[in-house]
Amino acid sequence: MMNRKRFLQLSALTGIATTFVNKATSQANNKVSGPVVISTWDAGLRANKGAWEVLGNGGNVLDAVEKGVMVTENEINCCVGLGANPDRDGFVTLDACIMDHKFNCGSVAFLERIKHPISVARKVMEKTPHVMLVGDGAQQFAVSEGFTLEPQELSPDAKKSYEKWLQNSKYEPQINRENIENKGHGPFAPAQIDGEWNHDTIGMVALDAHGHLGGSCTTSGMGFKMRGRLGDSPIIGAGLYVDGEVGACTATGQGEDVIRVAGSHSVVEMMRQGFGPELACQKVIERIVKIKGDDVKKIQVAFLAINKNGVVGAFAIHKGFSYAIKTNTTEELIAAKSWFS
Ligand code: SD4
Repeated sequence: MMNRKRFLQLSALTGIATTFVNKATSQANNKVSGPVVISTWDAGLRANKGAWEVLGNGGNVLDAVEKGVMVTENEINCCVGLGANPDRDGFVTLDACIMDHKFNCGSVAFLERIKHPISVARKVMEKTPHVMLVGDGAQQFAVSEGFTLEPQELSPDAKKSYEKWLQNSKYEPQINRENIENKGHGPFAPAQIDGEWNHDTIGMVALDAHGHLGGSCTTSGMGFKMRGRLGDSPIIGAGLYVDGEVGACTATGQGEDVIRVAGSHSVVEMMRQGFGPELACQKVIERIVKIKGDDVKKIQVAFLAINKNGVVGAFAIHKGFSYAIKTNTTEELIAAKSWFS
């Protein structure tokens, strides 16, 4: 359980009185009236605030999910954006995608030296006939759209982690989690466990006051990944999917295992079949558990979903996945249910 000091720290961090619950709350199963935004991990509390500046004023969901995750991309000592961990060659490469309720979508991957990949993804969606641009081409497009080419340098935290990693150069994906019950982990040591980045993505899905769904996902990908490696986050249907008639889902964790099951799309299809968001997430996690056999002990995947009525839910393989929710009446960090307890 969280002690009083940690509660106050969180309240200070988020700027308003924030309640914390240990297990998915009743929110998860109840229709929420008005706009709602949910996003992955503790960084989601701050990102939701950014989204709320738009949603709370009756704004458009696409603007909200872009503005929301830009907050995290801006956090230099966080897990996403140019301040995050590099690939194994020492370069930060970024992936992001965005989608609205009418199947409009845009994505960038393997993008370097651009601060806001989510905004480039939106430009790909709005200004090109394409869905996805990668690498140098994505960077050229970004520059042509007026984005600044930032210096290619690591943040102090990322530099430290990379130097430590270089001592062994062992490529071993880690289970993403925030152990909210253990000292030194969780919301009060954002994104870092024992000095290492432990998660590197923010996924956000939202419903606006007009009843429209939208979503965004942005990441530096797995820390110290092979150069050129892409995970699920920029892939429409894997890291993010939105169907305005049904619901929206985003994913975090081991991207390869999200891609394998077209994760976010599969969750939305489960909702189409009538499952509530939490159960839909659970069904797809169960599929991954079955596919992976014993190896499932070594990986984390979590899904976070909302349906068109504003009901939200999440499910993870391992405990330690938390998500942030904001509505007219609530601002919370919720520990999702998981396959392993
Ligand atoms: C990836 N899904 O690149 C991302 C990593 C992640 O928290 O979610 N980390 O595979």
